[in-house]
Amino acid sequence: MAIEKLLIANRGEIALRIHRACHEMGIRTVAVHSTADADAMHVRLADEAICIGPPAARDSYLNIAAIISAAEISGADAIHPGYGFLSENAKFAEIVEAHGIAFVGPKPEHIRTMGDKIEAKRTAGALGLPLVPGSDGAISDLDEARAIAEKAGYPVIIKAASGGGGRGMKVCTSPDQLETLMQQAGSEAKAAFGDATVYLEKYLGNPRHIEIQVFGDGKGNAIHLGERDCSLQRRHQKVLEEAPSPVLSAAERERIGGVCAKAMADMGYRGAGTIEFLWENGEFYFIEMNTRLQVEHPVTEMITGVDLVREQIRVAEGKPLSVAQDELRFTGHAIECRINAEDPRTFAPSPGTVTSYHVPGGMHVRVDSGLYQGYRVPPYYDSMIGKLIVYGRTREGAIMRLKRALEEYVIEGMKTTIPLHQALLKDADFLNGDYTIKWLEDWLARQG
Ligand code: MV4
Repeated sequence: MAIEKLLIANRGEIALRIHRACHEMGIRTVAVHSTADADAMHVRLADEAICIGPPAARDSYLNIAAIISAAEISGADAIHPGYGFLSENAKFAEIVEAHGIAFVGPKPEHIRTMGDKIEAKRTAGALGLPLVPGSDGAISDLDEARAIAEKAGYPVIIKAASGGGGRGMKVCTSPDQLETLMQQAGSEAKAAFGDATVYLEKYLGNPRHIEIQVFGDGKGNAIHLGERDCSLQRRHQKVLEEAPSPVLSAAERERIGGVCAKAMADMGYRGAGTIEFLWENGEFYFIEMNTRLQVEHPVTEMITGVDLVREQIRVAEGKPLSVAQDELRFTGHAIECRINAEDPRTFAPSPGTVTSYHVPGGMHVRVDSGLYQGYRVPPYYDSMIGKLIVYGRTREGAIMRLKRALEEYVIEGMKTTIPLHQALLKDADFLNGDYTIKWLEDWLARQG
């Protein structure tokens, strides 16, 4: 099946990213947008644009009926969900396919499995991925919890089965806290997700967050595209990502990547996926799998030369992957800075109108952003307004280029996190690649 017209069920820089891949493939695009996004860059560039509702995401970007109607009216033969919004909604994927429209994403059953963190862990274990020691599934009985915690060793972490993204977690340092924290975790999970189911894991004190990019054709073939180090986070929001990780050797990459690719081949996974691990003392521990294209996918594109959105569309057309594992080379180093319309010290959102705009350019510099002079950043959505991605032959070279590109980047009319990135790039620990998931928040506290 050849896709001729694709509906982009998203907004902002990722909608533009998808539009670009489509036009490079000769595919026409349909933008669906809220009333707040009528002036967005991707809406202007798309071949057709359909307003699907008011600013609130639940009435527009999450409105399945409106999006399906727009696809029917425009005659789109595929829908790309981007990230966030409906991208990991198995029901949406099913509805899209039930209408004879290609869903540019994984099979609905795989989205559903990985959305349940307990099912995800069980599946990952069965497929041979290394797990964090802990309960085999849900845990309700206190005596059972005590035995598992004793075996794993304190501290342990209690997680919500329907959680993810860091919500609904409790760290327990001793047996006498276990009962209270189990109850708290359960009732908080019930309130937040409508599901009180929790599970238990050994708590890793100071790991790195390293994720493996995988890709399957849905027919039993799969590859890995190496890792991204996403340890630099604040309140579970990534700030800067890089590939490769400063701590992995080629042999370690090949080993964990091979395990992930085989797992995806065995499950018949389709499309782009990210397998998230915590990494401590040279060991990988599976925590979650994301069944979508991720914000930070460009760093992987930079070091592999593979256009991940193009591959997603090819696979949705039933075509094979355009690159085999033994043809893939990981070359050089890429770093991405997320640019948010936020105060760089307090992180308070700072939407506004772009009064002056100049993007950096030059060799190996990529800017994924829908900003332009005169554009008004709406206050209703995520504050990320763009991504600056650079490539260098070495990590040091990439850092020098990133400093240069950040100097060139002019965005006036709102506060942005550009100064935060400039300060970060001067830090000795960052320059040494010496950081874990705790590091950024400690560093921010030290900046005062
Ligand atoms: C953990 C952990 C320590 N030990 N699991 C947070 C988000 C969710 N995806 C999983 N998370 C964690 N799970 C065990 N067994 C620490 C975190 C965690 C974290 C993970 C990745 C990146 C940033 C983080 C910040 C705080 C906690």
